[in-house]
Amino acid sequence: MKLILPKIYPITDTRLTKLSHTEQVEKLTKGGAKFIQLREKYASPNDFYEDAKVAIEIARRNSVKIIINDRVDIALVLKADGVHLGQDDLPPAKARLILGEKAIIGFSTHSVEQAIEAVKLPIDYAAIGPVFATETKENPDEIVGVEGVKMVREAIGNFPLVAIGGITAENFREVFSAGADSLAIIKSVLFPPAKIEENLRSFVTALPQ
Ligand code: 3NM
Repeated sequence: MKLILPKIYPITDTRLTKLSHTEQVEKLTKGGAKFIQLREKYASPNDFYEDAKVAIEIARRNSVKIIINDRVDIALVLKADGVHLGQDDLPPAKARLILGEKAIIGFSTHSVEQAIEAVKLPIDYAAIGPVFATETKENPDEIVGVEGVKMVREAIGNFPLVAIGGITAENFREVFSAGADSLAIIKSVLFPPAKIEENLRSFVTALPQ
């Protein structure tokens, strides 16, 4: 069944916010998020597991879906709603074998060619990025621009598409116009951390209806 993505898809970042994933999920939930990715590039698997466990409990109580970045093992053991995989992670088909039919599997792409290959895989959405320059990801791929999002949309038909990288309250409308179903955002939602709810609400209230 085709995944209907919420328009704004926040991703957690503990380095940027100095907040645990649990604290970020609490704030994002209060701000109206319905679909959140927990992304952890530095903590030990044990620390991430413990934090994600509580974050998922809170999310579940609020009917918020949680997608785990990279770690299929942690997603499985915590019964997360799904995983988000990069080009160098476990192949999506293998994650599908492990997590089963109901899991949501997202997959990062960084070019039209990768997006065309991605939609042949057993995934629920493809992500394309970075759309704009990003300060959040280490070693980002080349910027694809709004034009890149448009080209991917034309190439993949109505397959669920997330755009990511450098998306802000100033530029997000043009990314939707280029054909993205959903925008995955770190910095402009999470920073400054004291304004997470406010930041998120300002996106949600400004959304095209
Ligand atoms: N992945 P911000 S860009 C996690 O291109 C991530 O696949 C990207 O953070 C990709 O909204 C990116 O702060 C960083 O730019 C997104």
